[in-house]
Amino acid sequence: MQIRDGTLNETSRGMRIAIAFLGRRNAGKSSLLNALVGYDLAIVSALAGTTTDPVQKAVEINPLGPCLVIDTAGIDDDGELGQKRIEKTRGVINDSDVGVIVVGDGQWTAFEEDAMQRLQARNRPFIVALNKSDCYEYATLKNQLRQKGIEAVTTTAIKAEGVNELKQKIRSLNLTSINNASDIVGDLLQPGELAVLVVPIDLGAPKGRLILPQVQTLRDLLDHNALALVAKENQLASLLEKLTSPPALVITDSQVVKQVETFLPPEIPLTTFSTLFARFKAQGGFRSLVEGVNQIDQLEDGACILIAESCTHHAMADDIGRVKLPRWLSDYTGKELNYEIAAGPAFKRELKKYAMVIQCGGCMITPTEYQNRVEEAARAGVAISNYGLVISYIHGVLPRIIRPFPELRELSFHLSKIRATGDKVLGSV
Ligand SMILES: Nc1nc2c(ncn2[C@@H]2O[C@H](COP(=O)(O)OP(=O)(O)OP(=O)(O)O)[C@@H](O)[C@H]2O)c(=O)[nH]1
Ligand code: SF4
Ligand SMILES: [Mg+2]
Repeated sequence: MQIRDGTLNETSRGMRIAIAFLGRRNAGKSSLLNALVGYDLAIVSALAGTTTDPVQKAVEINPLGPCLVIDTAGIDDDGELGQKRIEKTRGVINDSDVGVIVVGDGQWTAFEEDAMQRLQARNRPFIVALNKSDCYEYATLKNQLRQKGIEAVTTTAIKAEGVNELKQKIRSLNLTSINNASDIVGDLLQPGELAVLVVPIDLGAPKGRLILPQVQTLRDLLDHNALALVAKENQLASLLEKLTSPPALVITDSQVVKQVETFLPPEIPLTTFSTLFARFKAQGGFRSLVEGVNQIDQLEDGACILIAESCTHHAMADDIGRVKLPRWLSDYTGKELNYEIAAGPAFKRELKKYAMVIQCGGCMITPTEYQNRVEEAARAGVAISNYGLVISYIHGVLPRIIRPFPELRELSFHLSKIRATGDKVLGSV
C-alpha cells in the first residue's frame, strides 16, 4: 500500500466532491463542465458523440471547494460500442456524489428520466441544467420539472450564462457533508483533550513526509481544538512517562498495533488509523466492515480471497496487501488460501466466487466510492472487511480498537469470542 496523493498542499482525490455531467449526446455536457471550471478542460465539438470515455479531473471550484468533475459519453449512444459507453456512464453515476443532468434540445425524454431514476436509486442529489437556452425556450419545461420537485437552472454554456446559479444550486445541496473530513476523529475527543499518534518510520514510510491519513487525522484533531502528539512506536513509553495525565486516545498504525496494544495500559483508549478511515470512508458501511472479520474463522482450504486495492499503485517488495496480509492470514487460519488482487477504481469482476473481500484503506477514492464497494459485496452476499481491521483481528486486538466507537458497543460484545491473546498470531509485524 502506498499513498499517492500528489503534494500535501493538494486535496486528495478521495476528499473531493465528485460531480458527474450526464445527458444525451451534444447536449453541451462538456461545454457546461468547461464553463463551470472556467477553462477548456473537456473537448467540445458539434459532432454528437465527441466524449467517448468518462474524463475526470480534480479542480478547485469557487465557492464549492475541491471537486472532481466527471465528463461522460451521451446516455443515448447507440450500437455495440455505444452500449459499452452507456455502461461506463452508469458506473460514473454510482461513484459520483452529485449529478448534473444536461438537457440541450428543449426536451425531457426517457433518457433524462432514466438517468434521474438511477441517481435517485442511489440517493444521489442532482440538478437539471436546461442548456442552450439561447436556442430553446425553457419556461414551460422548468415549470413542469418544478412541479415534480426537480430543481432546474437554465444555462447557455458557450456564454457561461447560468453557471453561477448552477454553482449556487450545487452548493445548496450541502455536499460538504459528504466528503467532509470533520468526522475522522474529532468527535471522539473533547476540545483540549490529547491524542497520541503512533507512526512507524520504517522502510515503507515515504521519504520526507507523513502519509495522507496521518495528516488528515492531525488536521481533524486541530479542527476540533484537540491536542496531538506524534511518536514512533519505540518512543511511546518515554512519551507517556513525560505526560502528567494519560492521553484521551492513542491512534496507531495497524502494522504495530499488537506491539502498542501489549504495552499500553488497558484503560487508555486505543484505535488505529485504518479503523478511523474505515468509519470515515464507509460511513454506514463501517459496521459491515467490522463484522466482516468474523468470516476469517469460517475460511476453508481452497477459499479464494479478493484483495481489493483502489488504485494501481506500484507494489513494493513487502507490500502490505499483496505480501504481508496474505502471509498473516494464511498463517493465522492454517488453511490453504488463494488470493487474487483487484487493483483500480472498480472491482470489475463478479464477487460471488470469493469467500471474502479485503479492501484497502481507499485513500484514493471518495467515501461514496468506498460505500459502493461495501454495498456491492453485500449484494453479492460476500463478507467484506479492510486491511487494518483484519490485521487487528488476527492479532487478537480488534475488541479493544473498536471500543472507542459508541456505535459498535453492542458489537464488541459479539466479538468478545475472538481469541484475546493472538496465540496463533504471527510473530512480529
Ligand atoms: N448555442 C449553443 N450551443 C452550445 C451550448 N452549449 C454547447 N453548445 C454547442 O453544442 C455542441 C456540443 O457541445 P458539447 O459540449 O461537445 O456537447 P456534449 O454533450 O459534451 O456532447 P458529446 O460529448 O458528443 O456527448 C458544440 O458545438 C457546442 O459549442 C449553448 O449553450 N448554446
Ligand atoms: S487507494 Fe488503497 S492501494 Fe491505493 S494507495 Fe490508497 S490505500 Fe493503498
Ligand atoms: Mg462531450
